Amino acid sequence: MSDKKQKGLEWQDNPLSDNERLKEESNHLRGTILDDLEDGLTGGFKGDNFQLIRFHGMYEQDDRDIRAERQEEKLEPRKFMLLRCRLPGGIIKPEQWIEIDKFARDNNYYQSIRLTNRQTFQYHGVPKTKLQDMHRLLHKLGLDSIATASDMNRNVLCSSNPVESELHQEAYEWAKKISEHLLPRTNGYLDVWISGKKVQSSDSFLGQEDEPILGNRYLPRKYKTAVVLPPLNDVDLYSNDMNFVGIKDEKTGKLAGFNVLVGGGLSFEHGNTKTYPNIALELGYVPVEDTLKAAESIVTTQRDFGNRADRKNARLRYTIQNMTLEGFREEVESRMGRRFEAIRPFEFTERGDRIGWVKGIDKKWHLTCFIESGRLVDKPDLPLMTGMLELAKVHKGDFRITANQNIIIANVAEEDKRQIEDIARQYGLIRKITKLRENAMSCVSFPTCPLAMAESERVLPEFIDELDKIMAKHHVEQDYIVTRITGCPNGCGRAMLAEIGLVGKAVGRYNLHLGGNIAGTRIPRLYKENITLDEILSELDGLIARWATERDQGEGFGDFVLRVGIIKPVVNPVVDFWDENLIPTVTV
Ligand code: SRM
Ligand code: SF4
Repeated sequence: MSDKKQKGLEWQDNPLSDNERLKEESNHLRGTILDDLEDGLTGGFKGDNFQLIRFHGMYEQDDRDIRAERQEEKLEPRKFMLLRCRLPGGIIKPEQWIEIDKFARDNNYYQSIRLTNRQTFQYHGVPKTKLQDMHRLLHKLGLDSIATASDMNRNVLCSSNPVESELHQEAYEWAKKISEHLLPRTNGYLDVWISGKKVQSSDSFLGQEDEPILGNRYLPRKYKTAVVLPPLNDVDLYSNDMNFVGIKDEKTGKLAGFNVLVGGGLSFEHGNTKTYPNIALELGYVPVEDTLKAAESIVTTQRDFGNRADRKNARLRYTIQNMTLEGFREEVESRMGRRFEAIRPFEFTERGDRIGWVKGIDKKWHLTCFIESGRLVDKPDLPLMTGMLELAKVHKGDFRITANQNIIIANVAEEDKRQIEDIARQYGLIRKITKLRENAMSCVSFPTCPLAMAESERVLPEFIDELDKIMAKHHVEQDYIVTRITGCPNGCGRAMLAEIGLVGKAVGRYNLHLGGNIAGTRIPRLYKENITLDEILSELDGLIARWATERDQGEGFGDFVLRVGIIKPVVNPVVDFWDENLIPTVTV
């Protein structure tokens, strides 16, 4: 076996992807973005800058609903930017929220704020002319959008509900520390967006901007991290590249250390059998004082071994596949200067959020408000965005955006509970919904996402209405099935960890996957391909009827469809996700 193959570096025989050139030539991510900001002839960015703004947490998009119309009129697509804030653990203060809300009302084409499933918020539809104002506002509020997109460590997730664990504050501090430790060191963000200063690569101080952890070409691909406290897997930890599962020291009641799991990721490409979703695998345990060293060693291993030739095979799970888990562990240990200890026992019993009020061990109250697909917008019958603003005006604690696109009004004193409850009810932030809806998720998709193949957020409410009817018809409306829609196989809606997962194939058509589980530890398998939502509902009607009558005590839908043989489990996605012999029916 060649040395390269043994080390998992065979990809080096191929030319590097163009993104590698772009990063290297970017003058530490500055590019010529400032020149493009002055160019009034287009609403967008040119050349490399189109990609470079992503390192600063923005994407260029256009309104896809009117794309064809504008093309007919020979107009440039209606271009604007998506911004994604960096908010480790999703915590934001009410006074910050008031300003965030004001900017959205004044400047966003869509007049909305979108909570994401990585615990932050997005603005959609910000014109190029307002970008510096937007970043200066974030800066004033002590916020930024550095590294929330592209080839860096993204917003770090952390269990959001401080209810039952005194460890929550510690876990949150670690999420923040990991996020900061893995940030790029370049001043590019500040120069471009805050001071507006043009800096040339010949300027001598740029030499000090070397990136000791990320490297001057940054990471081969996006990278995702989560910190989680059992027993509630509210961050869907198995989907992240790197995960820290907090373990308590029973004597001190403090965090003793973390089990580290690596290589989760949910995207694949239709028909590309070299791509697959996978759950994170156990690497080992480290005491709390070695957390940053472990994080850094894993990241630098991915930096040096990750595939820089083929971006479809560049995420950490493919690096681990190439190096083998043992080989990867050895490399990380040699960088860390210590061995991982054996994984400490841990168990997750639940996923998702607990909607409604809960009292924490600190005697403070926390209200989790359900926000369908995380979309805060004012509709005549459901003015959620204004409701959040009204809460921000009076709330004395903080807000926590969850990894399930909901928001927690956290740390409410007993005497303030009534007022918060009244406002939340008045604006629909507390309302009656089924368990099924509470546990459903969708990605954004149309009209803003350029990669969307089928609708997601815009069809979820009605799809769940219909599924609710089916659940009621079979008398299982008190139960739920984790149901998720994602507009394309990139998998942002995390359908690859759902019991019922819909993956967009074309406008109005989806692949139906079944057989994930409630705990979120199993990838669902393709059941029917390229079918409509009506066809999916009709399939589910029959399957839910069987589940309602034939299930074992407490058996989830995903477990049931496997047990009775409706679908075969995905056991090791690397080898069996695409196995045609295991896919029951292919409908085209
Ligand atoms: Fe995502 C790209 C939205 C979570 C996998 N994702 C995109 C873009 C930026 C489209 C693009 O590249 O132009 C989408 C913008 C749509 C829009 O208009 O807002 C987009 N992703 C989202 C969000 C907003 C979905 C949501 O409904 O909440 C989530 C933002 C999270 C955040 O705050 O950072 C979001 N994306 C995810 C997740 C779920 C997660 O991280 O828990 C995944 C699957 C997990 C994973 O990473 O494997 C995910 N998004 C992708 C991918 C596929 C990556 C890959 O490895 O191939 C892309 C495309 C890409 O990177 O090339 C993508
Ligand atoms: Fe866009 Fe696809 Fe992600 Fe949905 S899953 S937001 S359609 S990239």
